[in-house]
Amino acid sequence: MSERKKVFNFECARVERETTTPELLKKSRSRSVATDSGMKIYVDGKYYDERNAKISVFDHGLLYGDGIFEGIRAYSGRVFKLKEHIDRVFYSAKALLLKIPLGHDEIMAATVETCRRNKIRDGYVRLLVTRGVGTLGLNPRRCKNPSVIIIADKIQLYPPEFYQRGMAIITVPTTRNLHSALNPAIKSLNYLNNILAKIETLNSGCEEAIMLNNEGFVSECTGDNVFIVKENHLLTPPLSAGALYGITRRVVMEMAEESGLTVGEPSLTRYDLFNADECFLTGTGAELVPVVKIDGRVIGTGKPGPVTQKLVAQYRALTKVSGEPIYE
Ligand code: PXG
Repeated sequence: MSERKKVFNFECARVERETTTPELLKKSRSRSVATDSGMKIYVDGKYYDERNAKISVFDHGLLYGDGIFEGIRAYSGRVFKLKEHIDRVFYSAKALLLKIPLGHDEIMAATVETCRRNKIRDGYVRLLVTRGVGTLGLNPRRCKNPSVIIIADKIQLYPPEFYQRGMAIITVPTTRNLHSALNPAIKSLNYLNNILAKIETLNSGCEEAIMLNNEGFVSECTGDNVFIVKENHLLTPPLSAGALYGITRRVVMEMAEESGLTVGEPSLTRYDLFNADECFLTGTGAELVPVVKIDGRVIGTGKPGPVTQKLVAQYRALTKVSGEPIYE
């Protein structure tokens, strides 16, 4: 095995270099000065150029992280699992007593239309509902008009090596929010818990990391759900452990059941992860990413396993043929 491969497979440090290429830095700089990219951004029923798409400094989404968001993918001219994502928007909104100014069908239509206006075939959609403009006080009742923002952009994919060779990840010290305090099921604009964990992840030279809950059970990753394969079982932490009700998580569980695997949601510890046959992460952006090392322990054979590879192929096949059509 070459030195490069050895470092990539088993040390997080390789990943950090991969994510800070000059091209990515250039892209993030050009985005920060809001050049006119030709992008059309939906804000409360109207479409704006990137430089004119703005919200007030008094919006409680900015002042307090009071709002919700979704990350959605489009593949081959279709928005994948759109209904499920919009369902989750409404569940999060209900938990926050946030009144979305659009109905379920209207918000789905606005998402598809934003993709159409941006000529998206394969892309990433960020949908936000903010509490809206209020006063410099917490009181959400002072915010009369929640705002809906939809951005349809190109997708920044992880390097193919992640999928071919698998990732090395770690466990970070920051624990997942308590569901009695800020329920991780709410996909809110307050993502500081995840961001603190992400900083610890990046400081260790990794791209993703396991977060434990307050009791020390595995919860999820900073922006992905986690799965293990043990014998004929596919296991993932329960929502009560602090896992998000991931859309990709659900799809993978259904695909696995159809393939004859037993799917379970038991409490999992790091020990269970270390001794798994296979491990992988799921998320709308990441899709399914094999994990080959956790906290210095090689998982299974140290290569993406057969069950993971089969699920990756099944998931990719599904994304090609299903979803809400953008152009028909
Ligand atoms: N857990 C958390 C905490 C998430 O935010 C997932 C799991 C995966 O869920 P889906 O439904 O996508 O299968 C998510 C969603 C990012 C980023 O930049 C990631 C997510 C959302 C927003 C940004 O890494 N993942």
